[in-house]
Amino acid sequence: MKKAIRVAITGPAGQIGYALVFRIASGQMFGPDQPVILQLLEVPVEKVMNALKGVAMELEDCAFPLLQDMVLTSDPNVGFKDANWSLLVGAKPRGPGMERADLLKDNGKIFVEQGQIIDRVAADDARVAVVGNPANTNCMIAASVARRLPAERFTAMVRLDQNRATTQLAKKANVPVTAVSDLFIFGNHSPTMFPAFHLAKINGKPVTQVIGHHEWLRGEFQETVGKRGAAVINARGASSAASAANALVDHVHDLFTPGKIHSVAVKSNGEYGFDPEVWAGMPVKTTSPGSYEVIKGMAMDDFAKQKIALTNKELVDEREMVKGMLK
Ligand code: NAX
Repeated sequence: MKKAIRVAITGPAGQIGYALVFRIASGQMFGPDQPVILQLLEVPVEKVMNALKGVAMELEDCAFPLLQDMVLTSDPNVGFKDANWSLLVGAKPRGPGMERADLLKDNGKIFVEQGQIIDRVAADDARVAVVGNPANTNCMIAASVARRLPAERFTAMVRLDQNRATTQLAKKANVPVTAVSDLFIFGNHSPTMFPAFHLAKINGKPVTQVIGHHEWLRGEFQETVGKRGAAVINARGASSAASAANALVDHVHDLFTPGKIHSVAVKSNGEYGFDPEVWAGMPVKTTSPGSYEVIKGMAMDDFAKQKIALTNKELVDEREMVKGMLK
């Protein structure tokens, strides 16, 4: 039997956490023959820790063959100890009408502390995936305080946006989602993100040939994908949870699977006009489990360049707002 992977998860008693932990324990993230140990880290609040006990009871009640052990804790030094993967989901979610700037300040502090502790106590091969919003900037903050772990180990999730965009294109073209390929998200996980439709294909043909309605691709499609999170909040009265957990399963699964090409927010080295040192969504190819290379040189037309400039500006502005936290 393979050695178990230690997966630290923050916010496991929250709504994404509840949709996530069962899928990891069932083998959907790391594969059907890969045992896991879940290290569940919550806030030191009695009600929350009780809720976490309930989640752990349900995990036990699933009798998952791959779930080798569980650690329940409110101490990050315990939660991240020897973790191979740290999934940073726990953060304050944005409520209706809340500004991104307020979120940045509140959540940035969490990522300074967690970045430092992961750097100190996690496994040598540690990988970190950030979901808690603003995910790109939180990821940059955590990476910036790390001294042992290189910045490339820290990624943020834009996969939910890729998945959302895929379905919107499939619906418009009246094809199954499996017909859509090469669709990547550039930039921030926010309404400024750019789902690069001009690179995407439907049944191998350029999307712009299959969907003749180019105004839709540049307008309504961009809007729908960019504001999908808000639309879900309006409809459900709560932010995306099951779809976010599903996207994280995809994000880590594809980073763990050599050869996969997918959208991940990673440290920019100036590719596609992004400022160096911001964490921007880009297409990557997984080279070995947990490692990847950014795919460079994809063609960008004027519309794409303009969209990338906008989302880059937002990332740079966010970095400016938290610069006091960066080390
Ligand atoms: P919930 O409020 O339901 O759950 C968050 C959980 O995190 C709570 O149980 C809380 O106690 C815990 N938590 C807070 N601070 C913590 C800390 N320092 N250490 C450990 N646990 C901590 O929120 P949920 O809906 O699960 O969303 C979690 C985060 O995901 C939010 O920041 C949200 O904005 C973000 N999202 C990111 C998405 C993305 O694509 N990157 C999409 C979905 C989601 O909106």
